[in-house]
Amino acid sequence: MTWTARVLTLFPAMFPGPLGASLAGRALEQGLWHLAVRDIRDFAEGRHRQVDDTPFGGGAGMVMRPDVVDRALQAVAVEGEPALYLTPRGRPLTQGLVRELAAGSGLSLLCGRYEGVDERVLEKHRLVEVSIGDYVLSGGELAALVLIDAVVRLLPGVMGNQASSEEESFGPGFDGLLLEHPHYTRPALWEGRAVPEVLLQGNHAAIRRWRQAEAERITRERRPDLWTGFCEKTRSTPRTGKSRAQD
Ligand code: 6GU
Repeated sequence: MTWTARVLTLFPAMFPGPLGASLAGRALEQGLWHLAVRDIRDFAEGRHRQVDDTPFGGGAGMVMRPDVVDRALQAVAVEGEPALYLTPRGRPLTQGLVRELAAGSGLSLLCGRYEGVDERVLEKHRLVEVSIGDYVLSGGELAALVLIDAVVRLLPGVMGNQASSEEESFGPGFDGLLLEHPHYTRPALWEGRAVPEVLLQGNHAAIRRWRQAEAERITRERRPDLWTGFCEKTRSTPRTGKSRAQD
């Protein structure tokens, strides 16, 4: 059984888009995952095939009709698989949720446009609302592409180097809470800038320690929220990077 992303959208031309290239695109060609895109307008009725209407109570913009979205979901969603509605008011997409979704057999994604979707159809289908960050996109399509990309790279056989998905930031490796340490390749000296000596000396225990320390430093400096979580999980006292006297 192939992991399948079922997408409901008013803009089917946006798919596979970037998912047709690179890692995800190669995996799609190899049949390691499947993409089923349906145009929500196919489920509209009447001479004008209207999918949206003005909001009750007034206000700007248009709202997607519950009857149209309901027919689309009934035709596409699979019993027992998650159905997600992409919206900035949803629960934040995290690597933990991505891992859960990759462990299943597939999912359905409803991409909203306009001001949103009639609340009643979200309730009826118990759609899980998911956001990819605290900013507003003009529709759920780009968020759907982001979510599918994050899931597909975790599917068996998709990543050539399995280790690289486990070592990176947010991966399950050490504890999933640290950002990545810096990376270097040849030349060892470039425009007067040298690669850190420890990486050239072949002492693998020392290299591991250096990378861990760098990952901790970068996380502490850039993402105090993740750093606090890391310290709680490892039950160590938060290190500020300054001496005690400056704390
Ligand atoms: Cl999932 N959809 C839209 N339209 N905007 C967003 C988003 C989703 N996540 C962040 N901004």
